[in-house]
Amino acid sequence: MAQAARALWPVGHALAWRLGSRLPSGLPAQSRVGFAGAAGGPGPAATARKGSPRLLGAAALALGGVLGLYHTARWHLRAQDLRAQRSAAQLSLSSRLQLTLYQYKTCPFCSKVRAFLDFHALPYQVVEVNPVRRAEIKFSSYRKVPILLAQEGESLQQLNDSSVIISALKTYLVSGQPLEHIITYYPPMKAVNDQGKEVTEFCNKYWLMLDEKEAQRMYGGKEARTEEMKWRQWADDWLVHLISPNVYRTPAEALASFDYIVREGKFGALEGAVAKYMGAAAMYLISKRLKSRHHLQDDVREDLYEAADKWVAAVGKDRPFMGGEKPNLADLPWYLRMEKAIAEAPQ
Ligand SMILES: N[C@@H](CCC(=O)N[C@@H](CS)C(=O)NCC(=O)O)C(=O)O
Repeated sequence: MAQAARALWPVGHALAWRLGSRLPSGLPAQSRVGFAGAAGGPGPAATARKGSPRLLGAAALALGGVLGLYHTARWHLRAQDLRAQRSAAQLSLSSRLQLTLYQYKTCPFCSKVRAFLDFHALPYQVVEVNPVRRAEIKFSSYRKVPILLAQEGESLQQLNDSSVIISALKTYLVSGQPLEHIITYYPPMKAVNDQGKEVTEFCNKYWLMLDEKEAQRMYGGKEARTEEMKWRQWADDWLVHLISPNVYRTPAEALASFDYIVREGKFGALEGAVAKYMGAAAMYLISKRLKSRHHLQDDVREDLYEAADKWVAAVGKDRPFMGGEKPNLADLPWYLRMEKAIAEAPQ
């Protein structure tokens, strides 16, 4: 059980920024856009391939035991297949795009996007955003990360929200429709959440805009498509809410989490010191509120283990990924398996 939990989200400490943040003030007219990249530093695929031998990763190797070895052999064979399958059309589409990802390195939503980009071998520049000043995203009225700027010839598109980024880019790679056109299918909408705050959501964000033939080619059937959507949403609506209460569970854990966030993020020296201690104290308290808001158990680890078990059971024993032999868009929470799949993805 605990092993399964460790196979999930890489770190996700930076949820602090999400949960403790202001709401976006509005969205640019063209805004829409978002996989678990290993780290998210300057380099894309290369960074992910380096991997991070963190706590969450190591135990996952034990997950399959003998089965793992068996799958490893199959993965190698399958990777060769995947390379062969990658169409020339997709390669030329991806080479037309110039991508810039605005991110906090430790943000789980940004990690999701990096894993997607890395797996699809889409080259991208990373701009690390200072979480205090956020000057790097001054150009945007959407005030969260990830934000992806996509330049395709003369057209520059801003994509907001990790799930929109992933759905829009996947649609682009599969259908070849212009990105400019695709993003109109994911319009932002304002809503008021349970706490009475105005929030921005994006329509259709788990849905790929494909025609029947494309959908059939990609999923092979309706069930696989629905399953992918369901679990993508589950990761955003449930799994992610387990992170803060778990990583800020005790004062010592909150401090360790913030130490990591500050070390990996972009902070000035003073900012970093203040953020570390103030952030840890604030998030320790906030995480208790989040625990009750999301009706978590007294021991929040139990919820994490249960979520991991649920996911592992949903994938089942007969396939390494929910997508079958290769990952689909719901497979983002895997850590080591995704890292391996990225390393073996066709380049
Ligand atoms: N639904 C969004 C959530 C993005 C989000 O909440 N990002 C956090 C960072 S983890 C953020 O930028 N918060 C605002 C801030 O730091 O001011 C997505 O999937 O991209």
